[in-house]
Amino acid sequence: MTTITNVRSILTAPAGIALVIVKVDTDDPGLFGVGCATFTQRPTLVAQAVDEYLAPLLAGRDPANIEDLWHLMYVNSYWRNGPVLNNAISGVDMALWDIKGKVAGMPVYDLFGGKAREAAMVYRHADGGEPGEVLEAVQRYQEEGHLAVRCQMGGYGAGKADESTGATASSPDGGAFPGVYYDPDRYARSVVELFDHVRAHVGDELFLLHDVHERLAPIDAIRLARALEPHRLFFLEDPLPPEQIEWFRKLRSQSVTPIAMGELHNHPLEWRSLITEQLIDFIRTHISQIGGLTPARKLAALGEAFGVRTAWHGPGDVSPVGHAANLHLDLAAHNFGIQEVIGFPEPLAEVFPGTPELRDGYLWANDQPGLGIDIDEELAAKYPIQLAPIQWTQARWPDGTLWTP
Ligand code: GCO
Ligand code: MG
Repeated sequence: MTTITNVRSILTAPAGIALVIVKVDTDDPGLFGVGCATFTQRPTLVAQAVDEYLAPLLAGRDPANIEDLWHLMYVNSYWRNGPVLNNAISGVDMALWDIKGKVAGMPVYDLFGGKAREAAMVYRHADGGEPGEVLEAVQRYQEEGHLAVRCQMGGYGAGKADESTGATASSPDGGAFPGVYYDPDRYARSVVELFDHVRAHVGDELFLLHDVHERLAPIDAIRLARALEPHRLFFLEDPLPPEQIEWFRKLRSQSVTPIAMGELHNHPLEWRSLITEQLIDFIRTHISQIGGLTPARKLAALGEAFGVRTAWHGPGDVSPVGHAANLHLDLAAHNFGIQEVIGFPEPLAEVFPGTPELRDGYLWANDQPGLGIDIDEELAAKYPIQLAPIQWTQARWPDGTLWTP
């Protein structure tokens, strides 16, 4: 029997974003796996959970028994379902799937049943301070052959001194609480103007998306979903925070704009009723936030039964290892919808040999056994992570009220 000899975390920030990778070694020479455990806002806590708690728990066990080991890690802390522990579990879980693929001589998508498509359609991010600027970015992606683009003005309605969204970098009068201020009312109106402009110029073929990033009061999110109906969005993302789950019923009864939700989910009960009551169209959990590929496969299957498609979270704070994991599931799941991707600028792809390839509006896997990706640890060490209080999550409304960022 092959056994696990070591489990350890690796912290690196090749693109300036802290990433957490987990490596699982075995006593079979050359057989190891890698997984993504990135919780970029609290990376060292995840590393500690991996190195001090999961490593001793798993040493000497058989890496083949993924289902059992997943549940062992899940219940071993007794209290469970938080972002730190879920990410730690994910790092190990993805590495175990990587190992299983290598042992079988198959890519992970083959372990999941084989390809349902050759590559995964992606969407890219077009950002700008005003509609013209966003449109230019959209058109650049269109020229590159992309089929879907997310349009945002001033980030998520803040983060940038920007007339149209009412966002300023600090308190408006210098006397209020420090934070990143934005005006939800101006933001909501500006989104409608943005899509009026972009849709008029790009025609009907391009898929357009938008992320509300839980920045509105629930009823204002419903109004926005209705106002955007003429622009036939591919989806409107995170119109409501997970804490307001019951509002999805009201949203659904009022609007036919397709809804995507899930990147903030940690606990299975956060998505269950959204799917079984068909209140959303796309489930887009951050796979490492829910504990890795093992729960994500089951979530995809649950979605399929209820007509909900997948759109796994794929920002810059998912490592290339996490993107590879997303992609293997994208390729195998019948109910795949779309994949978010930021791109892999150097030195990211160098630090992670085997990083999926972005081409013609699709993401392509390299068909190697396992996840098909590795980490160059020597190179990774050249990009240490930096810890500092996070500013962008200190979002405030004009009267100073702190809101979900
Ligand atoms: C998205 C997201 C992200 C998050 C980020 C938080 O891509 O849809 O909302 O950009 O803000 O992952 O760290
Ligand atoms: Mg989002």
